[in-house]
Amino acid sequence: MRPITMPYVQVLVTVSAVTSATAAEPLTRVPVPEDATTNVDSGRETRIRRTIRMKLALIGFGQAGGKIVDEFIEYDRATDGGFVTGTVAVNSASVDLRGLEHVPEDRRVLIGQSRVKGHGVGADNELGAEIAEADVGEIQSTLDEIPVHEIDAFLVVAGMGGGTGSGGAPVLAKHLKRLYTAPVFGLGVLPGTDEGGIYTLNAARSFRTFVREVDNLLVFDNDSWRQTGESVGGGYDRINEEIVERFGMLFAAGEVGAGDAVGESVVDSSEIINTLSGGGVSTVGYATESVETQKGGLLSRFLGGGDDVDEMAATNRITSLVRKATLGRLTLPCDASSAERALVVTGGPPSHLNRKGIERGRSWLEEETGSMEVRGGDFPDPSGEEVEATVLLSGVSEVPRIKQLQQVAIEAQETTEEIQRRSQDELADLVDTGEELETLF
Ligand SMILES: Nc1nc2c(ncn2[C@@H]2O[C@H](COP(=O)(O)OP(=O)(O)OP(=O)(O)O)[C@@H](O)[C@H]2O)c(=O)[nH]1
Ligand SMILES: [Mg+2]
Repeated sequence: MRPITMPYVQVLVTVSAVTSATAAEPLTRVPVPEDATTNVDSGRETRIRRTIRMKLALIGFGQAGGKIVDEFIEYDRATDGGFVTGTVAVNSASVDLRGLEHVPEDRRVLIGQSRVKGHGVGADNELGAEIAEADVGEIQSTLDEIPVHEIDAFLVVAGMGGGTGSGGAPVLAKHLKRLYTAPVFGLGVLPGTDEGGIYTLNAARSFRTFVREVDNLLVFDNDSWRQTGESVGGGYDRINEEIVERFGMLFAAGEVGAGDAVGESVVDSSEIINTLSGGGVSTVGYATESVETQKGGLLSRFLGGGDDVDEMAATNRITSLVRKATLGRLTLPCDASSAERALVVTGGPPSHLNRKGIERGRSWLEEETGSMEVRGGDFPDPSGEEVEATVLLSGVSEVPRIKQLQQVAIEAQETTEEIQRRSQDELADLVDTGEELETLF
């Protein structure tokens, strides 16, 4: 994983807005600590800075789910992200659980032992769902070991084309929703089109079920991120880094540390949660551009980099990055105008982030999506050398890839049924001796 320095999000509320902002925060389950409230004079207006961290419990189901959660842990550590509050990996294959590097050993749960003896379910997702249902108590016991009362949300991660994660992740999501008040989000990975009919059929059926059971399903499509000539294993390692970088940037966007650079506008974990919580399917876009910074030692960095930045150029850069992020490659390609809600987070050196750029980017997105619910905020990183824009499109409905997946799945289902019928006939033919021979019993 390439080293990334994690910027900080400033949660700034104007003094007059503090009371109403506090009252209107039903979705932030973690009380804001008193000592995190500091008066900061930004030179423009007096603001209150508060610490609101996004805290997630990550549960990886199946091999892809486990590996992605493993990667999230590495990212969170390398970037000081602070959003990973607890992790659990669940699988029916013991070798896959052993292969994980970062999920603690006592947070790895082997399910379905009596049925599949630790060998996995071999892409049978109905069996995956059954063993998850039967062993949900064991998963729960492990969840009881992590500080679930502290978290803002659950994130259940799985590859949807296989058996264990494909079948088990929706079962677990349903269980969590019944038990906890915190929102339950899913991160589902769609298989590549070259993986074949059974994976497509699994993914299409899991998708229907998973969407129904979660508060929002974030989707990543392996197919649009494949590179030709890449080995499958090497390909997944790179893709997993891409996944974690995109979603990680979003989840880390709720943190603020004491003494950090002052941001222009507000974004916090409850806004991410609110953007997701209306339900449906979400996709994430990302764009970045390197900028010249004059690194003039600690003091000048503390004062905001000390760069001589052309305001107009900075504004245009931010607006254009928001466009690129929205119209470029999304984790799940879709028509952005079909989004119901959106969130844009702009990160980078504070001197390159300005309110006007962020506001223009946000209103462009409002126009593009035709949505009234577009949130925006910044994520200043005093040591950063790039300006970045991350766009979350939530509640998207025009998604050609899903339609195609369902179409291929229906065809695969029909072909499978036809083959089964035919092979039963053929077997009957094969053993048929025309009443000449009798079976033993
Ligand atoms: N992005 C990504 N996708 C993966 C990875 N491994 C597998 N996949 C995808 O996820 C799907 C499911 O594969 P697995 O996660 O291995 O399946 P499983 O949940 O362990 O289920 P079984 O092995 O059938 O018991 C595959 O069809 C791939 O599309 C990975 O490391 N990264
Ligand atoms: Mg497996």
